[in-house]
Amino acid sequence: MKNKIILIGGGGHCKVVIDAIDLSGKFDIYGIVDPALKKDSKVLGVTVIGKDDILPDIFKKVKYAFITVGSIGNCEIRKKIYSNLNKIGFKLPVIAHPKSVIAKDVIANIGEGTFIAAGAIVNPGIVIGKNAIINTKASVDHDCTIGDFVHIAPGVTLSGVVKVGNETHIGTGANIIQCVAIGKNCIIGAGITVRKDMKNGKKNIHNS
Ligand code: JB3
Repeated sequence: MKNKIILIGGGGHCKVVIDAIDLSGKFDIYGIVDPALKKDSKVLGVTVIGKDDILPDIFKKVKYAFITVGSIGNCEIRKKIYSNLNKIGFKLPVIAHPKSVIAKDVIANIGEGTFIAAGAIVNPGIVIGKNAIINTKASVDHDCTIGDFVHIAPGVTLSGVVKVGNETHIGTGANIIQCVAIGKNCIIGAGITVRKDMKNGKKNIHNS
């Protein structure tokens, strides 16, 4: 029998995660909690069963949870949910779409609650933190380090040995060249090419 899993947040990112879980066949999805959605409504056939206040009760029968709130430029909600789930005692698995490519040596080096979407390529020597999102068709090359709560948006390319600090967001289709170190809490806009290191908290949203 498969383990049950509860999903936290029922928006766009949730749909992508539901599909990956269904196709991987690894968990039975127990339901979704979302404060803004109507109880008993459905997201891709999965029922919204209430708000986050029911999670301690759910934990009596479901031991796995996954944060299906994505993020645009701000990880505070995901961090708050992560801390709540940990406090209750939920286990957060790594969810990878079966059509992602993950190097064999990396599998043990991916933090809890991280999502790897369809078409993403994760090459050898990489370390990924907790609750990171490596989104659709992102390509992460050898020996990169990706921090906690990082969002690598669809179509991003990280060349080899790139470092990405905790809570940094890299926008759709951005390119980061070899050996660049990006600090914590940085924002890189869609389509930007980053050739130089970025310090903590910096934004790079215009190609110049
Ligand atoms: O770019 C891509 C491919 N994906 C984006 C993803 C990474 O981030 C996507 O396009 C969106 O921009 C964003 O997806 P997300 O987070 O699913 O956004 P949205 O569709 O706005 O749905 C967020 C859901 O989370 C809403 O239904 C909120 O009510 C819910 N939510 C917010 N805070 C929460 C909480 N749910 C729970 N259970 N607890 C919360 O604290």
